[in-house]
Amino acid sequence: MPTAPSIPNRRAIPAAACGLIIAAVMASGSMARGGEETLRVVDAWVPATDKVGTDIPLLLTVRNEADAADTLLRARCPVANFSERHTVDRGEGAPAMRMVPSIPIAGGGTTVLKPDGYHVMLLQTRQPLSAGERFTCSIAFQHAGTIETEVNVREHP
Ligand SMILES: [Cu+2]
Repeated sequence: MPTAPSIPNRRAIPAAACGLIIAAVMASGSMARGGEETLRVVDAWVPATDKVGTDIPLLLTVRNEADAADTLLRARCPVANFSERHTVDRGEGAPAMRMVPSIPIAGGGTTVLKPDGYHVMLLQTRQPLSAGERFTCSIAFQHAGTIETEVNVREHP
């Protein structure tokens, strides 16, 4: 009859396996190349408004240096109760905004969110927003994770 493995041996196996799993996870985490983020959010802004409880677009630029495409899943900002992802339909009549589940982010390139294309909509603003003010939003991406970005309030373009 084979003897049962000693406790130290039984412990050694999971420990080694655990080390392998951690190494594999780190190797597959290709978002960081040489310690630098491959996806960045830059130039984020909203139009100024003196109203409260209104809806305003959140515009930003995503620089994705990763080869793989990503997806903007949601945005959270302290100045609004909710947010949605929108696109703009152009058919007969005036262009109309429509909610979409997520916003596609191209791989190896720059994606600019615009009021007349894909954008984030902040719903039910909680305070007036004057040009020159700043706040921080967290933007969640499917692969790059959640990124905090500074948002500037600007006069309407
Ligand atoms: Cu919108």
